[in-house]
Amino acid sequence: MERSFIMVKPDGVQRGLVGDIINRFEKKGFTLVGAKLMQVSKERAEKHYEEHKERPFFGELVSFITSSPVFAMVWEGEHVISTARAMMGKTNPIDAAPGTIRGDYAVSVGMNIIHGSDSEESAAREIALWFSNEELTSLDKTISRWI
Ligand code: RTP
Ligand code: MG
Repeated sequence: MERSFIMVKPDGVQRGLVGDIINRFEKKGFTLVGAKLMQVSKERAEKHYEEHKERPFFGELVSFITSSPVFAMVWEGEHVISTARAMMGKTNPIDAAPGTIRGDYAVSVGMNIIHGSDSEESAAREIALWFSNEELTSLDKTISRWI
């Protein structure tokens, strides 16, 4: 069973979109195994986005993610990594299809509401960076047999 790290960014939290985003993932059939509202340190933000450290927008990205609280989550389910990316929509909300989270709620590439792991490797790395083992539960839901 796959797990993905999903984070509502500061713009999504301030705009009151956490509930809607949780709702979409729950209704899709994924299982929430960890969640917390938190202020992000500069160190954690830089580690999280280290693949982009040479990019011109890196400083802006780190200062945005650390500007106000984020809602960090781990979701579990079959193919959750790629499916979450599809539910989020393209990175630039202008290209994100209506019906996706970014397509429905965002207009700016810098403030695009949500982050989701882009591969099994990044999911493992990000989950370890953001959550301790004690913060993650293991649910055995009967309903998962019907999804
Ligand atoms: P994320 O990591 O936040 O889930 O987004 P992503 O995979 O869809 O996109 P990625 O290429 O990893 O870029 C990370 C974040 O950097 C910002 N960005 N700004 N100004 C720009 O051209 C630019 N390009 C990317 C976005 O906020 C993007 O989510
Ligand atoms: Mg990314």
